[in-house]
Amino acid sequence: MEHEHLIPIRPGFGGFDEPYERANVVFMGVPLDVTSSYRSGYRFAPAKIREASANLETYLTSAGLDVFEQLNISDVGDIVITPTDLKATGERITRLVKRVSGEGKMPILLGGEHTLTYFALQAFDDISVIQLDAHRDLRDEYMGDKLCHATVMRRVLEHLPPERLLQLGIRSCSKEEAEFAQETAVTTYTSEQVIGDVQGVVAAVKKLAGDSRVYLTIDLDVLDPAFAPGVATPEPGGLSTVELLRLIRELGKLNVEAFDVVELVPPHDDGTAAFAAAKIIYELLAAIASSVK
Ligand SMILES: [Mn+2]
Repeated sequence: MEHEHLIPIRPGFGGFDEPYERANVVFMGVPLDVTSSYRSGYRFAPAKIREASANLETYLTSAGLDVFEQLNISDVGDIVITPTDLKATGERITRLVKRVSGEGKMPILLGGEHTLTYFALQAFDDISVIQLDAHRDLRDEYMGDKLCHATVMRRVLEHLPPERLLQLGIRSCSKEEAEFAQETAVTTYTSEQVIGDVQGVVAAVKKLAGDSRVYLTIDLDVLDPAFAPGVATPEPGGLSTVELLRLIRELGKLNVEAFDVVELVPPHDDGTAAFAAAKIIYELLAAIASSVK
């Protein structure tokens, strides 16, 4: 019915919104904003990433394709967060990711604080995790907290063999985390290793991940603060946007099952980090679309 098009709708990622039933890629916002130890304001991040995404081209010169022609993209909006009940909120995240993935669609989570990755991963068995991050997030607890942005990957490792976790872009951790990573043989590439040899790192990652299903978690602080100032815990010495895009294009050729983009804090951002987030997502979608073509 014609008049239905006149009903105003909240624009999804890219300003486009394919009906969920026809979608093969499904965005969901996760405005989780409860455990920050420093800057907060993650709750505004999904909206800011969507806003930036509507102001970037959907045709990617790197891939020579328009992602909206190649993929049916839907955006189901934001998951309801109960700030005083992380468990209930987490169960909601897991349930939605599981449902979307179970229906053969790729879930994409717009964070939100990094803690959401733990809940998203509960939806998958038999998956490898590639974490792009300045920080290891491998503390056993932080300020008495067992599940927060600083411990999230340690909790993930309670359900995932350590050889299934690859950390890329690392340049900050505690002594305890460094020792834990070494003992458990978590594969690590520092930001300097990635910057120095993107192709070499990609080859090693491909060898490790093989054909296995991959969950990609992209903490925007993997970027240098010059390129992404609006993150919760900025860490100098990171990748430039171009270096990250080169890496992303290669990782998109893996068997990516789902991914998240986390840690944007809009009150501290002038739009730079939000636009970087949207661009990263477009490039990743283009790489994924090219590899299934
Ligand atoms: Mn981080």
